[in-house]
Formats: sequence, structure tokens, C-alpha cells
Amino acid sequence: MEVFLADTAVQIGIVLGSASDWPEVAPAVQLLQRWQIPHEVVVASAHRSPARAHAYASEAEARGVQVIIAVAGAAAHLAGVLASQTILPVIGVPIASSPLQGLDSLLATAQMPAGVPVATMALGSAGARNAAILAVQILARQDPRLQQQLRDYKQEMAQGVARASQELQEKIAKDHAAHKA
Ligand code: RP5
Repeated sequence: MEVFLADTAVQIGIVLGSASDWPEVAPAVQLLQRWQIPHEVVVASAHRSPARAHAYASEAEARGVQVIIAVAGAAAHLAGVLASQTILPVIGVPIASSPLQGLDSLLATAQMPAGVPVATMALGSAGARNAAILAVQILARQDPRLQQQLRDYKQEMAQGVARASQELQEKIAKDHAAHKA
């Protein structure tokens, strides 16, 4: 069954279990846009549209996708189901969208049987951002441009921490001076 159009430009395929997962993923996609990494976002549910989920995973490699990110909440079988249909690396992002607040999706994504790995990230938007970064780290092994972008990103983060520390110290000093006056 051919469901997805051939597009060799896409390197990272992001599959959401539901469109309702999108807000958690949007910041990660912004990162990919900023780094100009060809990617796509599709919705395919392991339970509600199993044929579509199977088709995505089994067609992805031939379409040029190199890493799949699977995002799902509740009884989150999506990452595992996709991983069962492809030899591409699959990164799972559990979402806290059910009354169990993510414990269900975290365990369902992480606890794969031996032989079918899913690289499971943290819950929610932090996990989605880390999934994007990990996917780029995988691509970067063959791409010096991406290696440089990842180095710059780490440096930016470190500079952000140093700036925050400076600002906090200034605030504490100001509060202290106001308290003494
Ligand atoms: C999961 O169920 C989805 O990944 C989503 O996190 C959750 C709720 O989906 P909707 O009922 O909002 O479509 O399959």
C-alpha cells in the first residue's frame, strides 16, 4: 500500500498519535526549521489508524527518511509499532495526555521487548526537543554543517546559563541593597 508520497528531501519524519499532541512538538519543529533540516509532520495512530502507521514506517526508508520521531500519549504503542516495521532509528516521545499524566505513555514507549529498540525521551515538550536534537546528532555523523550547528547550540546554551547567573547575582545584590536602605 502506497500512502505517503516519495519525497527524498525529508530526513526526519515526525509521527504524532493525534493532532492534539502538536503543541508539545511545535518548539522541536521550530528548532529543525531554524537548522534547516528537511522534515515532515504526519498524524498516524497505532490504534485508530494501524494500516496508516504501518505504511508510514514501512515506506519511510525508501522515501529517504533517516530518523523517525514518534510522539504519543496514553497507551502509547506508536513508537514500538513503527519500530517493528523499519530498520530506521525510532525515537519515542511520551506525552502526558491521559489521566495517568504520562506514566502510562512513558512505560509503554520505553518498555520495548529485546530486538525492537525505541530511544525513549523525557515526557512532553522537553522530550520532543531532545528527540529533535538526538535525530540531528544522528544525521550529523555524516554532515559537518550539522556538527557545527550542534556545537554552536551547546555554546549558546552555556552562554544562556552564564547570563542567567549574572542576572540573578545582580538581582540578589539589588534586593540586598534595598533591604539595607
Ligand atoms: C494518543 O491519545 C495520542 O497520542 C494523544 O496523546 C492521546 C489523545 O488523543 P486524542 O483523543 O486527543 O486524539 O493516542
